[in-house]
Amino acid sequence: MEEQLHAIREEALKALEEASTPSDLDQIKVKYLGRKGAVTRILKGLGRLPAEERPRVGKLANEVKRALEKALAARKEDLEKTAPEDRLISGFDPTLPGRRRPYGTLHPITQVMDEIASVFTRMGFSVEEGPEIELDYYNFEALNIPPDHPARDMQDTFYVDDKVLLRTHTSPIQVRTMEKRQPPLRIIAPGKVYRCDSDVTHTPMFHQVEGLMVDTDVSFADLKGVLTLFVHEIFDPETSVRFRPSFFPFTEPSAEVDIQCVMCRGRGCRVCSQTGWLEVLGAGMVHPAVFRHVGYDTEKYSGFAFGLGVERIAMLKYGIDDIRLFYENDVAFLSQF
Ligand code: 2NL
Repeated sequence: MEEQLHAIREEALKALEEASTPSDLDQIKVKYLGRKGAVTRILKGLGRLPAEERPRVGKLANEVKRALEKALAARKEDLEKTAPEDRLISGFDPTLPGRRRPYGTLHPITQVMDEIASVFTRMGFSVEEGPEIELDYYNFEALNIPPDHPARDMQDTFYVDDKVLLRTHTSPIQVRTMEKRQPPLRIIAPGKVYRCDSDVTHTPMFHQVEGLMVDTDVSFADLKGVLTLFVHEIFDPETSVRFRPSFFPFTEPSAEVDIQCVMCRGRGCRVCSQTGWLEVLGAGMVHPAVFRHVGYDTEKYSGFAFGLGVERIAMLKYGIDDIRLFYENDVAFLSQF
């Protein structure tokens, strides 16, 4: 019994030394001096000892009890003296400045798309949107694309069923707008488009901006003026622009718009395949067959339309050589813009 008391005293004093919070002290008090505590239990059991041992063990038990009470009070005073910040548990210090969270930025494609939209809205165009899941009618038929045209091939288009597909360009937005509104019309149609294609220069989803202007007396000169100004706003205003004859089923005449190579300034390099020119837009005067589908009077109205790939513009603007970088979500790449 006496040995036990010595051991209890030693153990309790050590625990007190290690205690660092008021709650630690409470636990120690309960464990040793509480109603079911170690010292209390011995005091209660004194009656079972032989009469001659009782006074000696009793005296020791009371000594241990008083020693622990004194040590507890002393430790309590100690803890109360220490500064509040030293009493914090788990190393958390609310007085330290917070860790700054990095700001997010707009994706480079979103930035370039906004910039393109801004150039056209300043020229009086408004922005229209439409569904990414489209009817074959709006994506192909209304645009004078014949049933046997290669663009309609399963190889190039994601079909949902024989009448429904993922739009392959944003032209359907413009067809839907013409169905709803009469000229004069100046709109752009930005958005995601889908093609069954994937390699270094193609992703199955990419972004397009198309544009359309319809009024009385809209000419090819208007097309050239608007698109030249567009190029000079997006790239260097000194950039040379050329209009090269081309073909699209939905425009006649049609043209492809080239700009002087932004990498070599026209001297010839790997990017422009030594030609000095880069293709950036497709355009043309709206085909009368398209106007007939939306019920526009082809005697009264004429218009031009154009289409561009946003990823391609962004790659040329920033000198990026792999389109897939836009969709890998590598923060080190994205945070450069
Ligand atoms: C390209 C070519 C082009 C159009 C898109 C268009 C839309 C309507 C009527 C007529 Cl509703 N045309 N869009 C016209 C010419 C070219 O895009 O190379 N895009 C990347």
